[in-house]
Amino acid sequence: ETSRMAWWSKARFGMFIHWGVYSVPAGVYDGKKMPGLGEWIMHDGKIPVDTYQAYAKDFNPTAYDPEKWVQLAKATGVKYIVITTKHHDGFAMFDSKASDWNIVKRTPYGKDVIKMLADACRKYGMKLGFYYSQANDWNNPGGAAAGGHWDKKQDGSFDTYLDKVAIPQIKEILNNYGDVAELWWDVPTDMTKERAAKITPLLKDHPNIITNNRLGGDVQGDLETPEQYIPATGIPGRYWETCMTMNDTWGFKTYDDHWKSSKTLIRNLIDIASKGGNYLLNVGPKSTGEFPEQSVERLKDMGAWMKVNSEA
Ligand code: FUL
Repeated sequence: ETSRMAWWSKARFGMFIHWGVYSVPAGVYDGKKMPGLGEWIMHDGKIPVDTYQAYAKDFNPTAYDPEKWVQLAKATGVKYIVITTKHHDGFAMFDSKASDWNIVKRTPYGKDVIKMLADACRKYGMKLGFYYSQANDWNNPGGAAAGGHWDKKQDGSFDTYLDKVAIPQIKEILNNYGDVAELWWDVPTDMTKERAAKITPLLKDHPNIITNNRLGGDVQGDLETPEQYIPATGIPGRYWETCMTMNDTWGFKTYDDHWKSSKTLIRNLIDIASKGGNYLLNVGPKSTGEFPEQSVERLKDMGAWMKVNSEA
């Protein structure tokens, strides 16, 4: 138990990556700048399934260079990366046999970006974790939607969705990409104990994997996940990881200029480390495959500080 968490407890600093089809509209729908999170645009704009799925045709990240991402992460002092393999829009960023709504089948790019990142991480000795939205899925029929569906195409049985899409995809991400350091569940809408109990056994053959506390059905997981805040006195008795955006969105928005300063981000890292937590700091890449330049600038500043002040 303790040895399983050993590397993680010392890591202190991780990089969260929210990347998906939502980076194409990048916060703009029907000519309107949408308030709220970039990755929630389909939900918040009640965008019809067909309209949203058409964005995939413009998702062509030809500038994607995962080795560049990993090298930047390394230079920043980041010890692990957690990337969205499927966010609430249900779009698989990997080659999935369980659903056609995936990057290989639906985009001009046609490549498995998770595989490419996994290869780069292996090459540079970077640990890699996967975010997977197990319940909310606004495109695969039957998937949950916080607040309910808005398009008939979303209708279906949630249990069938779990059996036919989520569970097979969880197996895919666990088995096809090498070691998975961390599994990051999110937003357990409609997840009961019975449903969660179908998912936990999938991790049995992966004894080193670290899980967060968002599966649902009262499953605690290994980690508490304070979102966008630093618990004043840490979380005694639990491992915890504060996830945070550098501006106000996880998924890329062209016009979100509310960037935290590098100084604030460095102070947050120090504050979190001093309280025994990890900082999972987000980057929302553009649909081109590039990190926003404001993120790069901040990561470089943090890296310069880390170089002088960290052990490894
Ligand atoms: C939230 C999600 O709904 C957001 O889109 C984001 O992924 C954040 C880290 O977790 O609960």
